[in-house]
Amino acid sequence: MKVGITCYPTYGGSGIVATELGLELARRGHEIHFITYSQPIRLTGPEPNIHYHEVEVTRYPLFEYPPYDLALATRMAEVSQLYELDLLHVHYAIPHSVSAMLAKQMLAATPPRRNLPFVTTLHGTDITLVGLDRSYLPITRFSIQQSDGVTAVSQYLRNRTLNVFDIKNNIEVIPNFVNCDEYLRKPEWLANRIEYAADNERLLVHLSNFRPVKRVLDVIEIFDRVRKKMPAKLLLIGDGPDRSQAEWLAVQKGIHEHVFFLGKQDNIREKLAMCDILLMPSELESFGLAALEGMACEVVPIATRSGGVPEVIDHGVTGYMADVGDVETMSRYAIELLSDESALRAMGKRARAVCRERFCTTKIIPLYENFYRKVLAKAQSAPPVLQDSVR
Ligand code: GMT
Repeated sequence: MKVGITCYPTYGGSGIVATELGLELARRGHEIHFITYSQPIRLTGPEPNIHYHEVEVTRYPLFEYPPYDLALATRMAEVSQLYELDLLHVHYAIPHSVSAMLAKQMLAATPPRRNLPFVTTLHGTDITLVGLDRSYLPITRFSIQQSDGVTAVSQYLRNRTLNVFDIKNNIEVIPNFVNCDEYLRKPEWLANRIEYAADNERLLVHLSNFRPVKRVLDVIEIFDRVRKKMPAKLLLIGDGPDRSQAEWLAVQKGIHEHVFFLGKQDNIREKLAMCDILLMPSELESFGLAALEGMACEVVPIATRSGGVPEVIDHGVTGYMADVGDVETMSRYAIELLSDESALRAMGKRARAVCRERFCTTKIIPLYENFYRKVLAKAQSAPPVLQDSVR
């Protein structure tokens, strides 16, 4: 199949999922065209079957807000026509699904008039935060309704979308995935742990875009409590608006020298593979990709019981969950587990085993392939959506 993929290329889990999906599909022989405003971060080198089309947004003094969504729609239509794409797959509804809808309409109205189907994958904040803003809700809802196929990354997100947006679409749940051959506890990566922690020290990690929804200050609070009980270090991977507050809190608590703010990193898996516990105390996660990536590397997640997280973590078996803001309970879980090496390692191994069983690329990518086939079959029997406007 020839698939056009659009996502936010530089920030967040949705862009990572979209890029990894494209790479995996390309390895399976599909032709993948990324249509984005900059090269997706995990698209590092030339890969067979992968093409990248940059969306140029023209600036003009009149445009206080350059219309990216229009430039994107135009590029989607051009690339689809030129490379004869079978479908577009957009990740994160706002504004990608609106642009795809416009591209579809342009192709339907322009000879040779074809029906280009588009699939929208909902990731989380496109529904739970941004999507609820009245200035975006009606158009997001409309573009979801107009999508030829809709997927959500968790059952939670599916139900929430159906309830809040009051739509009748069939939303298929296709969970996020991790490549278990690439994300693992490699001995050579584990050996690099010495750069951050001495032999007698535990290593905790947090990975996010440091937005308020991630509650990074709770990460510092939990780590502070752990440090009072045992020698430990904390790796903070990522960057975003709450970073400086977190730095300041670490200074105030006198633990700053034990906390490494690494900023954005390319080789997440190499860092994760060195760690013991991953902290994800988010206000809300529709899925929690960071937890999954940690689990694949045998890092035990301690997270909040929010959104789709219970679909990823089996409490007491592959990790622990507590209520949002309950830093005492999350600290207690961390301290108990870090005090028992064999329990920690056994839980890490169970976490990886669950990834292999339920969330590996080998299990999930075929679900997307089948979904595309279903959407294509339906689209082939449907007429183009608009009347011919070119006479
Ligand atoms: O978490 C973010 O702020 C970024 C956001 C995104 O769309 O890039 O992440 C969402 O999508 C991820 C990939 O599907 C999920 O793992 C995250 O749980 C979800 N974030 C939230 O729901 C807050």
